[in-house]
Amino acid sequence: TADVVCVGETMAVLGPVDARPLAHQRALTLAVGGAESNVACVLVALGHGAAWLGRVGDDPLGRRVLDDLAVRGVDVSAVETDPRRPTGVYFKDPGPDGTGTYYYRRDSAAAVMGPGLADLPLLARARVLHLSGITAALSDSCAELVTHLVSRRAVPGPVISFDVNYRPALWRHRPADAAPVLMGLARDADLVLVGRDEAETLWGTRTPQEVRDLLGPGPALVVKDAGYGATAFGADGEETFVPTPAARVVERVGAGDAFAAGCLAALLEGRTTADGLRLGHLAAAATLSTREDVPPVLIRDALERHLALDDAAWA
Ligand code: KDG
Repeated sequence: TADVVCVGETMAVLGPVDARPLAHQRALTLAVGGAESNVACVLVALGHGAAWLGRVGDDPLGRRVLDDLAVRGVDVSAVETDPRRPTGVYFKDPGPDGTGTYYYRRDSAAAVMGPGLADLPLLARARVLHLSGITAALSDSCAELVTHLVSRRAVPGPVISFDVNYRPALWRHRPADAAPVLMGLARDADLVLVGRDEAETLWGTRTPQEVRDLLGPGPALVVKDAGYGATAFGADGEETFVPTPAARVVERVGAGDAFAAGCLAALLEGRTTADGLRLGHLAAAATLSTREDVPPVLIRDALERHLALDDAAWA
């Protein structure tokens, strides 16, 4: 059974083979990516059972999504296939400020996800339900689904993990539209992950403490500051900071998802908050070192040796 169920849209990814811009590429790689299913893949790589729940088209790209996730060990048994709508696609465009994303997903099979999905038994049996703000931006029915899962959930139920994942293009570059929606969902979640810069764009908060103050007590919170470090606040307000270890950065897409998976793995294993942040950093570092959205392999023994370092050797 799946300890963690991740709900969201997964797309076919057309990615460049090197750092040149998309407009100059001659051939592209075909892969599979979606913030929530990336989390599921990394959780499985870390030794946990994870399922992805979403919708794909009845087309070759939908079959590719299901095949790739299944090969990685993710449970895709509850995914719906839509005979009338296509699988979403996104392109990656390398640039001097990082990789941009171009979406072709407006009328995708996933865009018609709705609150009906919330009734699947798979969800009630999970220990953790992982969601992101991306789904809230896909369509009205997708937004209803997330609201249903986060704000109108049955208690007791799975722990709700919510990665804010503000994607400007999906909100037509209007952070003021996204800000209240994403804050509302975050306040109703149990664990919130957000980038420091992302929070600043949305809510004007400059420090992790300011994010915490705005969010209020209740959910545990992790504020990630890319090359600097991550700060966690427990539901009781206790603060833990873990600096980012030195890492080679090839491409950033998927690093936040790997970080979330590391934190969730530590949560499932009953480990300390500091270990959760460390595992998040290590999984993120593995993703940063590749052009793939999900790291190719994670060797748990090597990660454990790294986790056990003392603070001075860590970063
Ligand atoms: O976190 C990485 C995601 O942004 C990427 O996989 C594409 O799911 C995606 C999205 O909607 O941006």
